[in-house]
Amino acid sequence: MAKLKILEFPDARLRTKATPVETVDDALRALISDMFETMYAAPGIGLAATQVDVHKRLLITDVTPDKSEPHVLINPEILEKDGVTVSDEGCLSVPGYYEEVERAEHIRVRFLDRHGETQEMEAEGLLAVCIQHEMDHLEGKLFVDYQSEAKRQRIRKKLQKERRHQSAAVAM
Ligand code: GNR
Ligand code: NI
Repeated sequence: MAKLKILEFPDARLRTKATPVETVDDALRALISDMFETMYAAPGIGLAATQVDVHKRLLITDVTPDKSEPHVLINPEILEKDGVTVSDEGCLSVPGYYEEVERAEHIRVRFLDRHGETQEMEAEGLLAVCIQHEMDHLEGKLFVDYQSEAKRQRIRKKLQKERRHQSAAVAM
């Protein structure tokens, strides 16, 4: 197992549209296991392959506080969406920022599981929000894209400034 590096906004690689997974094999399962290690260490409640610079349609989530409900969704498709919910979202690729985003309240998704079997699942609440957030990553979309251009620029400038200070501190 290995912890992977998470790409951060405004890294252009986060804008890549992921391509479908062709075969669910041991190499993919090794990546999934590294992604769980990375997500739990962060800590976060979801992670898309895009964020670790793998541009395949794969995401994981676990919205429980005790790591008790890990989900792996490969080639996910939304079959149904219902209702509207607004919640504060954060993103491991935009560290330290939380903004309101409007999402469907209830979704039904079809995907392949880690054995390559087709599954369907219903989700609501935080899990539904998280799956929609992760599916956006697979399209190269970030939660800051729902904010105004001015707010996105402000976040980008602050993150770039923090990173400059961090590399200066490491160099000392
Ligand atoms: O850890 C995360 N928390 C979160 C909170 C509200 C809505 C979505 C998320 S996902 C995020 C992890 C992440 O960046 N996944 O892509
Ligand atoms: Ni995210």
